[in-house]
Amino acid sequence: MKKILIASALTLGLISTSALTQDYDNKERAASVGSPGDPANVSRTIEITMVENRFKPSEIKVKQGETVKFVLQNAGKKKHEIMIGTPEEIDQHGKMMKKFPGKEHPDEPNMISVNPGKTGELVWHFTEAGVVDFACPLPGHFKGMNFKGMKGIIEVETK
Ligand SMILES: [Cu+2]
Repeated sequence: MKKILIASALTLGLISTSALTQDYDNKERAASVGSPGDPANVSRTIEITMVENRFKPSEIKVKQGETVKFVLQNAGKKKHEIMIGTPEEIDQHGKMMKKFPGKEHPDEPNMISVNPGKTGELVWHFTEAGVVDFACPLPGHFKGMNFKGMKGIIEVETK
């Protein structure tokens, strides 16, 4: 009896994990991740807390056309970053960071670094409906384009 219970618990665990991944994979990506936002046009501020190695929240909903100011609070003990981009862009940048760990990356409008105890801001304009990805590209923080590690999604809803 005990064995059966353990076996079914394991099965349930596996089912829920793969269901989550599948649901995430099936969500349609936005035709464009958007563009840098004008701080003068911010329609909403969303606060995100960074810890090791997670964003809270990791699922965010916005509306198409919105300019959002993300306020990133690093409540962890390590430096963290946020990068908005396509899964391919994030993956590529992550690989580059791994290859050149000490390299300070150029001032890109789609990413910021936040030191422990500090707060950073990133303003982004969401132009297309669909899922837009974000992650912390630092080595070891983000583990592929699923919900493991420092990764999240922004669901941009049609106007
Ligand atoms: Cu991080």
